[in-house]
Amino acid sequence: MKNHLEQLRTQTLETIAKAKTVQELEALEAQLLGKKGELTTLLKGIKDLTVEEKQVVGKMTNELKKDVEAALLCRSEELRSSQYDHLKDQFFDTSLPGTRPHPGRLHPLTKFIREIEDTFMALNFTVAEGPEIEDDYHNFSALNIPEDHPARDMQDTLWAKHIPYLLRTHTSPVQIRYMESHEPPIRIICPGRVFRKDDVDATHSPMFHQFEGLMVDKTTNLTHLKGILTIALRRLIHPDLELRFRSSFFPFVEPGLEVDVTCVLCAGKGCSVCKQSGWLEMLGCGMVHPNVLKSAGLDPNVYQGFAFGAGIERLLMIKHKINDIRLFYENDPRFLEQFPLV
Ligand code: FA5
Repeated sequence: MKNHLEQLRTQTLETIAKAKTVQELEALEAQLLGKKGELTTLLKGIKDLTVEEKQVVGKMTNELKKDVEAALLCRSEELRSSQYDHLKDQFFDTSLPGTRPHPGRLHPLTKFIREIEDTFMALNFTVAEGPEIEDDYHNFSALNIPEDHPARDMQDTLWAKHIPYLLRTHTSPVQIRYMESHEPPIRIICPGRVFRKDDVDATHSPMFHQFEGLMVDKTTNLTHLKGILTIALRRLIHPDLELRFRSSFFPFVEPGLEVDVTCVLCAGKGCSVCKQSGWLEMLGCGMVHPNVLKSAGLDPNVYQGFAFGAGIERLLMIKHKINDIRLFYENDPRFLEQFPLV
């Protein structure tokens, strides 16, 4: 027994000294001192020895345990302190600033659409949606733009090749779809993507976003339109914004109007962007044409309402003094990171 213990000591201490990694050492520790470890079993067996054996072997086994524990600790410290030895010759500048993380964020257009929705929901409007692939009827005919009507040329259309569908040129068809399936009172806004065969330049894109507004009831009138647009645009763009309503023509409204706002770049004093006028054109609007109400199944002798449609990119360009619409689609982090995270 004494010989066995002597042999075990030599062998164990040698193996511990040769361990090359902390993990290897931990495995060794478990093998020797774990629940079913070699040394643990020996220690457990001491109780079965005679009194004389206990005095000699018991003492030797306990000493062996202490020595093994000390050797494990010593080797573990050696290994831990030498694990970064290979970095000793390398220069590490602890004063260098760290790499800044680039967290994901919402696109400024997505965020602005949410702001538009919140603003109008606070005015008791709900949000409606319609399909981006439309038929001729909802995009044109039901909006009082019959075939061969010159007003169709106002919006250059992208048609599907072999089927009678098109990519909607504006969000106005959502007006028709909503009135077809809902009874007044109606108060909706409809943000979404629209498509036109327009050439790309600083203020035009073939794909852009609009939001439509529609309010229909028995007494809805232009004063409501003026009040709601003034409150909403001041909240969305600038609290001091002035609005100017100007006569215009859209086949689906009568009377038709365009809204200009004070140029934010020169505060209305006149600059190259507003062509020295102090005003910027913002959106189209008017009272829903009786023919449009009829197309959607509403009696124009009972109901009346207003509608408006605005370009979302253009509003955001005015709000943040952005001089090129293409910046919204290039996904350049230098542009996107100028907008707040939330
Ligand atoms: C319309 O699309 C009408 N449906 C708006 C309307 C609705 C009038 C309801 C009356 C009642 P217009 O074609 O002017 O109108 O477009 C509306 C806005 O979309 C413009 O004022 C402009 O801000 C924006 N817009 C038009 N074309 C482009 C384009 N290619 N790129 C970016 N924005 C555009």
